Amino acid sequence: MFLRFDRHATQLPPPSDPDPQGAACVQELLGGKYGEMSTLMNYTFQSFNFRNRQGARPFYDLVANIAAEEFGHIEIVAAAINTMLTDPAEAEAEAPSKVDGGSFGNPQHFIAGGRAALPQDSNGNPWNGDYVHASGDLIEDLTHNFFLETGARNNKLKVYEMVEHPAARALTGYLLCRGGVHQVAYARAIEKLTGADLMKMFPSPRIPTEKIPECKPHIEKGEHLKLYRFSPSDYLELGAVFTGPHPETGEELEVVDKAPEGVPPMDLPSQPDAFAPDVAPEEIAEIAARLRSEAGMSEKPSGEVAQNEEGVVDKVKDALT
Ligand code: MN3
Repeated sequence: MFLRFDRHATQLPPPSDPDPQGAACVQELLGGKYGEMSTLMNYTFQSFNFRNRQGARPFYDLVANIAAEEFGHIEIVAAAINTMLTDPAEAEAEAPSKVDGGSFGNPQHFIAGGRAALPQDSNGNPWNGDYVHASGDLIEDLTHNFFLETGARNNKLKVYEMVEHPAARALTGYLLCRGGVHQVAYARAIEKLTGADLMKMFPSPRIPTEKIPECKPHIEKGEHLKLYRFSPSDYLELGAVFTGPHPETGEELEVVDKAPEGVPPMDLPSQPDAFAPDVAPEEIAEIAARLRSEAGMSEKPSGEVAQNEEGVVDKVKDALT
């Protein structure tokens, strides 16, 4: 079972100039063969199908626990795409304005999604269950996972090169760092099972992550070394596998015995031209406030978001610096 926290894995910048062409490229990191839907579903099915997990507990814990982090990666890729598709001017517009259909790299972002992410790749093809490799053979699956993380890093760097929007850059900087941890984790697991020295394969692909400005803040916080435990009481044997030096920096790998704190999500503004969440969002807000009152709740919404009550993203500035 998943326990869900309404937090984002990392802070993304607020919406600025929309970049629908760039958003279509970023879709590869969501629903592409090497995207986050693939990492999530590969590790999820491998953990569902894992036999004799008591006999192989550290390896089961590793795969099942990394699957949980991947859910948050899907969430943050979707958030980046949604940010890039948000038009701050449209949020302020009195009436829906004419939409430039030609600006959309994927017209379904507007038509099907309401200016939002879709479970598709950068060509608009739906994510495919054939991307899941869960053979039941532990060494085979771990080797596949190492390769999958390698391909994922390759695609992230290419999307970084293709898209300059600040949300895409912040996203890829973060995911390159975290995907690197998962790549090291699977390499370590294969080494401990077979004795093969995969440390010589790093970095793979040959990406000098420390030279990418958007990776730097995460590396400075040691995020390239930490494997978080995404459960209050389970997956206790990660530390039996995730040990030793980081293959690129030589620093000691570290299991953090709790979930990461995360940050409050950005509350992206309504986009009335795409009826998201409605052509008259203030009417829905009125209904919501009335329902809260009738239920004995505060008239004000309870959730925590990145913006304060005036809509100012003051918390974000702190988190981004
Ligand atoms: Mn990932």
